[in-house]
Amino acid sequence: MTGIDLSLYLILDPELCDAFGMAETARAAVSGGVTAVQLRHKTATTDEMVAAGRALQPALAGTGVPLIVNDDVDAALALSAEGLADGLHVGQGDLPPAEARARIGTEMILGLSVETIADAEAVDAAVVDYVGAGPVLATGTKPDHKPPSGFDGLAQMVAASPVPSVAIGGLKAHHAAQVVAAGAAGMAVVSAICGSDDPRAEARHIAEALREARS
Ligand code: TZP
Ligand code: MG
Repeated sequence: MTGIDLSLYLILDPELCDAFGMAETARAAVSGGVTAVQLRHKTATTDEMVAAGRALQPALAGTGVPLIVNDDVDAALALSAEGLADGLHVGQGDLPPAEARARIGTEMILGLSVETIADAEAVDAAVVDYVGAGPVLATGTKPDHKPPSGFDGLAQMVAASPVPSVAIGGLKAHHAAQVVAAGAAGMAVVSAICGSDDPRAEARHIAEALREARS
């Protein structure tokens, strides 16, 4: 398994990235300091996921920023075979992590969403590389999400998880200090960057806030 810099983790959603498109949003955000990118397209077919992943290549090639594919193990494997994806992220209702790990092998990154302390305690560090913990705050980006954990709940999930955690859900630059104080390795955002009219500047702003919070 591979290490991943979770500091500023951008999740690309095609609808929320509508203004500039996913590839341009990713390019701008990476130049602003995003350290990991996830492709999340809940209604796409595997072929559509693979096409979307290929379209991100110009934005990510040579940057060292990994591409993580949400939920679709076949798309993750197809893109990995082309050198275009580095990992897979699964939710609690998706392919169980052990099965996902068996499918993707030992080299690819595997992320898992955790929504409760019990979820975090159940994580097997031999299988999962990182967790996405949340939603920390209520968010319109994920309909029907579980009750938000708040920052105290986040700290409890972080403490319970045997692997590094990236905080997710309703997070903006001004939450950086609370995310860092909770012990999270980083912040994952969709709308803060995808919904910004200047994704590069917004990524910069969040990355700086996180750096400041850590210093
Ligand atoms: N999982 C938990 S909350 C969430 C996901 C995918 C959406 C986060 O989006 P935003 O716009 O950063 O609140
Ligand atoms: Mg899922």
